[in-house]
Amino acid sequence: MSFSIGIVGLPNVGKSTLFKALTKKQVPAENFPFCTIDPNIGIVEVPDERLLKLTQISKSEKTIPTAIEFVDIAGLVKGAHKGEGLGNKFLSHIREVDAIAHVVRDFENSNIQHVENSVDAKRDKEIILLELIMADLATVEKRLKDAHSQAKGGDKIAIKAVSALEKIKAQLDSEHMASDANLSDEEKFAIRDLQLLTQKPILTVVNVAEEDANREPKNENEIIISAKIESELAELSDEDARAMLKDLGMNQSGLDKLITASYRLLNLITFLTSGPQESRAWTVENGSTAPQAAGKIHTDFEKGFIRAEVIGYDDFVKYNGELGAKEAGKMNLEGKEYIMQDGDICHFLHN
Ligand SMILES: Nc1nc2c(ncn2[C@@H]2O[C@H](COP(=O)(O)OP(=O)(O)O)[C@@H](O)[C@H]2O)c(=O)[nH]1
Ligand SMILES: [Mg+2]
Repeated sequence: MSFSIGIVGLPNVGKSTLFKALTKKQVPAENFPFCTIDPNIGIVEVPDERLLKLTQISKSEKTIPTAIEFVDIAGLVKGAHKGEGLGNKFLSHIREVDAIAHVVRDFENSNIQHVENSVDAKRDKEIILLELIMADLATVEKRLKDAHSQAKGGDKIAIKAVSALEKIKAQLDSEHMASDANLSDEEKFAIRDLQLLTQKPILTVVNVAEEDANREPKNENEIIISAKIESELAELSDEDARAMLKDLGMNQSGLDKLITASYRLLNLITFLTSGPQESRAWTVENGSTAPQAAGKIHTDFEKGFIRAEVIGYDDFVKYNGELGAKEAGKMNLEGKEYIMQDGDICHFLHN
C-alpha cells in the first residue's frame, strides 16, 4: 500500500499533462502486487540518491525504490459541491487520497481556453478551496444531526463528536479549512472516520510558463512547475534529461520536486534494507516504531518482532557496508520502542 496524492484543479490547467509526465516514471508493477490497475492512477518512484549508493556498496542484484501514488482527478468546476460537472463523484475520489496536489495555471496562452476566461492563479485557488469547503460543510452538517441525537442518549464519543463538529463548522462557515480547527485528541478520535477534504494536506502546484520555471515558490506548501517542460523531459533518456535541466539552469526536475514535496507534506520518512539480493527503500510515517516499520515489509515481522539491527546511513557509507559498520561498533540493537529515523538501514529479527 503506497500513499496517494490526488491531482486536482480547474479544467485546462495542466493536470493531465503533468500526470502523463509522471507516469513515464512508473515503477514496475510486479514490485507492488496489490495496486489497482487504473489509467488515472500512476505509481511513481521516490527519487533517493542514497539507494544507489547502497546498491553499489552491497553489490545488490536489484534496486527497489519506494513509491508514491498519483491520481489524476478530473472534473472539478465551480459549483461541484452542488453537483456541477462530475460533482460529487469527483469529490468522493478526493476523499480516498492522503493528500491533495492542487494545480493552478499561471501561464498565458490564448489557444488554451480558461474556464474562468482569464489567468488568475489566486482566484482559481480560492474557487477550488471554496468547493472543498462547501463539500465538507455538507458532510459536517449531516453528521452533526446524527451526533446530536446520539449525544442526547449520553454517548460519550458522540458528545465529543458534537464539540469537534461544531468547531469545524465554525471554521468552514468562515471559509477556513477544517484543519484550522483546534481539536483535542478525544475530539479527533470521535470523528476519525469523517475523511474531510480540507483536513488533508494541500500542496499548490503552480504551472508556469517555460521561462518562469526557475521562479521561487512563495512558501513551503507551494511548488513551481512548467508542465510543458516536464512533458518534454519525460520523453528523454535520463542522460538527455539531465543535460536539458542543466541548460535550463534547474538542479531538479519539477516532477522530482513534486514527488519530494508530497513526501514531506505527508510527513513520511524512508528506511532502507540492503544486501546482495536487493537494496530497497521503504516508506513509514515519521514517528513510527521499529515494529511498525518491520510490518511494512511483512505483517509477520511486526507480530513476531524481537529486535532491529540498525545502522545509520552515514555510518553504512563510511564503513563500506554492514560488516564494516558492525566491526566499528556502529550497528545498534533496538527494541520495540525505537522510533525510526530517516535513512536507517535495518535488519529485523523476528520469530
Ligand atoms: N503552453 C503550455 N501549455 C500547457 C501547459 N500545461 C498544459 N498545457 C496545455 O493545456 C491544455 C490542457 O492541458 P491538460 O493537461 O489536458 O489540462 P487538465 O484539464 O488540467 O488535465 C493542453 O492542450 C496542454 O497541452 C504548459 O505548462 N504550457
Ligand atoms: Mg485532464
